[in-house]
Amino acid sequence: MMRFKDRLAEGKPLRGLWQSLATPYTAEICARAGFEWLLFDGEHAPNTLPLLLAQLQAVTPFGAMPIARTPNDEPAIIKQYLDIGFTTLLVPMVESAAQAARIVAATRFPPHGIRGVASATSRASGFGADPTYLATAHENVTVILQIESRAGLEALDEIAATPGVDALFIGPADLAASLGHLGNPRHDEVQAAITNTLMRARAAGKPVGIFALSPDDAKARFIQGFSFVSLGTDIGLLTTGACALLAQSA
Ligand code: 3PY
Ligand code: MG
Repeated sequence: MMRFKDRLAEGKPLRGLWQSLATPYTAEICARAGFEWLLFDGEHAPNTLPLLLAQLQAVTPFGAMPIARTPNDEPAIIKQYLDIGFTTLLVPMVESAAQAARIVAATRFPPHGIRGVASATSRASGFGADPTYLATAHENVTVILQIESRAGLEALDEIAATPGVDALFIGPADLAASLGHLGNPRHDEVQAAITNTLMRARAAGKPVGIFALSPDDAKARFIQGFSFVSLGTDIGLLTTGACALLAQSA
């Protein structure tokens, strides 16, 4: 099984695309384009579990690693995302080591954690076809936690040191809001906090991802040392393409 944490360990820049349209058709088109990862957003896109499952199934034949962002850190939701077959989760709004440890525990069956057990009825186990599933599932999960608030910045070192946390991800929009610069992620204070987060996470040996604000910003983020960068969004591509096409006919 391809594990996102192994891709991160290879150290090559991993280019991603945010999926907010919540449709398998467009997810498949984006997967065919050759991105290294795609993020299916359960926090801010109109996604339901069946929609997330359909998108996951649509992209599986291609090389893009599917990552799902949960709406929050609830173990019941984390369990459902894992049961339908996502193995890489991005959890938003993480602000303490205790919260990080609870999230990690929610991704693992006992004795490693508190994840509720389904095997023959879960897609993740091949509907029971994989006899090793219960014993090995925790090894295949990649846990990425989002740092996107003042509290998250303060607890960053402890969050990064929490066992089972594989990578961190910076949310510039929420970080800007939390630092008093709502809608202005390019503000110097936000940029300084992003650089500081990158340095501290890397010192702790954790790869860091970020949502880039433009293609140039994405290039700069890779040069700066980010391991995985979202280059844009499906909505942005459609909007840009639609407006450009119409403008050409004017
Ligand atoms: C944010 O910017 O706050 C996000 O969560 C996504 O990048
Ligand atoms: Mg956010």
